[in-house]
Amino acid sequence: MGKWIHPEPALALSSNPPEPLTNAQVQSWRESGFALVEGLVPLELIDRARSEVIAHFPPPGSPESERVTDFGSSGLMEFPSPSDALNEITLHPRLLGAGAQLLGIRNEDLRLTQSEAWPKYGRKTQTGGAMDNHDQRIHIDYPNHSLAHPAEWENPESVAVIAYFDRVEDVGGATQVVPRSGPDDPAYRGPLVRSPGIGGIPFVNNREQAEASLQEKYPELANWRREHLYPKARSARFGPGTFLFYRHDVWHRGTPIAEGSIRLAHNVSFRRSDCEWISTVHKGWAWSMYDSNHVMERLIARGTVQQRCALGFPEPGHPYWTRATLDAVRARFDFEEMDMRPYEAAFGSPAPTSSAALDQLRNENQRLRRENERLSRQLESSPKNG
Ligand SMILES: O=C(O)CCC(=O)C(=O)O
Ligand SMILES: [Fe+2]
Repeated sequence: MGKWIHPEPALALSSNPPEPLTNAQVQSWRESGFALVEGLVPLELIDRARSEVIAHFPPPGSPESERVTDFGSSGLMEFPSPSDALNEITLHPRLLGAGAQLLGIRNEDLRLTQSEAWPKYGRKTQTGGAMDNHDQRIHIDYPNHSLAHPAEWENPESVAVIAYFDRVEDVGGATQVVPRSGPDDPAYRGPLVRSPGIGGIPFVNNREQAEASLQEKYPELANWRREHLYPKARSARFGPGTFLFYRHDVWHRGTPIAEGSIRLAHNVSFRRSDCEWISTVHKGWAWSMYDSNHVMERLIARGTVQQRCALGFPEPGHPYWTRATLDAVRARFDFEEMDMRPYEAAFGSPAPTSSAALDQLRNENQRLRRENERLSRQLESSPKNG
């Protein structure tokens, strides 16, 4: 089980600096490819997220849990999720601040591309075959995040994050990473294509099967991985609220969970706004704007400028903002009391808060809401068909 990497504390929560990571953590991520951080967000938030999320998944040891053999939550815990705490972690100013700090960019230039919590079980059976994630082959994550190939090491385009909600001592399943030892590290001399699932090599997730099939078909590649990757892998010692910041061009793998246990992890990714070849891996943040719970509308309306930017919302001063768009966006989100002042201020002309047109829109909006409520009540009290 490789040597352990221990988490280092972020700058104090109480000091609330815009840049929450220490210089050593930033340097570790930039040079070695990872930083294991604790104390980034309040533990109370992690505990809340854990209990909100775990309720949606099969209990460990159950027959259903034996069938969960791969990454993910079938969309259940993707952002925006039914767990408010998970959404809060995703857009936590300290997490966004850390992302921007690692990439060396303004907060406004950070974009969210992934947020999903998922369970991994210590199962009795490994029924996933070649695709089973119990004991993963060492891999890099860029193939299903980037349409291209990561740029040169010194020019990082994205940040990958795994937040843990459990203690590795209780549940096992330490993530292993291969630290980059410097510009001459053979493991990181590109192109990064020596892995199942890349460049025509069949995708296999299970370590034993992946390495055996490489040994058979690409013996040179298998030998290279055995020499330069596996012996260098180190295990992340996590507790609730530990964040592993890594990169989509860093070698890593998931290891087995203790039998009968469940490990909850929250995967988050960010990119630079100018790297459009890095995809949003979910269905897009606007897609849930019609949900009757209004969660996404509320996140936009009540969020900070930084949080909205992370979702791709135009920042104050962006050419998108005109008198017309300012009024129109206000009309859309006024029911959730969106504060348009930062956008108005950057646009420069005073907001027409008392204009007749805006009052009319407000009244119309209010009337439609009342009508909607009345119809919903009527629907609830009417007899249901078969
Ligand atoms: O489970 C883990 O610790 C890592 C998972 C992982 O790397 C992946 O699914 O790509
Ligand atoms: Fe991975």
